[in-house]
Amino acid sequence: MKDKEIEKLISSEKKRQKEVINLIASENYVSDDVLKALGSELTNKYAEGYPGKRYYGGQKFVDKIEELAQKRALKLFKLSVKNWHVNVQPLSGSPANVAVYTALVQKEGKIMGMSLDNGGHLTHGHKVSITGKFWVSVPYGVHQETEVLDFDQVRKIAEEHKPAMIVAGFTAYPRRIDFKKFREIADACGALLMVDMSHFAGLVAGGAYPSPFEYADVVTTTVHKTLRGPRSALIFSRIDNRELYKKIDKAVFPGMQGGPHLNQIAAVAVALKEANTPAFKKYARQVVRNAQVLSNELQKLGWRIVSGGTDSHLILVDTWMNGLGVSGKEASDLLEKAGIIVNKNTIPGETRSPMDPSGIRIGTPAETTRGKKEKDMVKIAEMIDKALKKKSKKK
Ligand code: DSN
Repeated sequence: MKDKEIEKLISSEKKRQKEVINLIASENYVSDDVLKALGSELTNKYAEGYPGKRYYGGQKFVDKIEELAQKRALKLFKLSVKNWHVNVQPLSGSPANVAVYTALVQKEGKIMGMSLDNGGHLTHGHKVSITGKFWVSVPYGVHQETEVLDFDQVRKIAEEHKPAMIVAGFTAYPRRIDFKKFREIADACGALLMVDMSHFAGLVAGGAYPSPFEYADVVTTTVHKTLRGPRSALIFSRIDNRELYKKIDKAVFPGMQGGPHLNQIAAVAVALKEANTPAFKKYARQVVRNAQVLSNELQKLGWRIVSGGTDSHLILVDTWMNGLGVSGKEASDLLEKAGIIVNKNTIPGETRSPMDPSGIRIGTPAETTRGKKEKDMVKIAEMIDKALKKKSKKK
């Protein structure tokens, strides 16, 4: 690069990424082909609209790219073009979720999502997010004792509030979700069911986590987590006489966004093809196995794991343990000094502040991409324990 200042910073970040043990549950390492597509000339092109219906000229190649991304997205999740539509233009997960609500929930209508401190996402209705300001949030959570989804509570809240939309999905919940139960509850109260599978989309693609498509009206996902693609998002919607997909397309463009980022869409297409391979299936299963080994080993070393384990790519560790251990912030700082990158995280029933909560979130997608297996997880658990014990009162 001619710009040496930026070149040096990029190369330092590249080195940092190589040197650390990356346990951030929402990060991954993309292929060279994904990077090439992102850094291509496609970034020069404007293409407001959708394939075949654009506002500018010069679309003959980019139309094909967007169509290919759509085709590959449907194929990866075994969806027929007759029954499902996919919009590949959302710039990332938050705009994708906001576009869906804009399309399908009236202003001040009720959205029922998992609360942030129980594992949901900001855009599932949290008060600091636009989704908690334009719409009315009726949050649900996990059972206080088991720390797993409490469907009696979900049903009760849905019956009482009759939300326009129920959102199933998480950023910090380690267990499987029973999508069928969510469907039954949504039907009983007349709500639409949206599944935000951002965290576990790669696991669904690889057959390592239940698929939401049989039950959901709409499925959103980012592409850059377990799916191992560029930063981007997809919105899948069921095609039927409600024509949800038409409203969603309009909400994305011209409702919320301008020209789609075609370099990003090409990179999405590349990642979706990579995910539709036997090697990716193996990867997805290994991600879950690694998380389970890491969880078991940390438990053996005396750390409390929220809900007692994991069925996915992530683990929530209660590092605070009622004052015996270290806070989430201390844990994250101590681990970073030891070359392990995690994020501090609230845990269900949180008593501390979000900036210095009681736990950390750990995920295995990035290190599994780098070839780590069960035996490596045993070593990583020991490293985590050693780093945290430096300040903890826990024996
Ligand atoms: N930042 C993402 C995560 O870490 O889960 C969610 O937006």
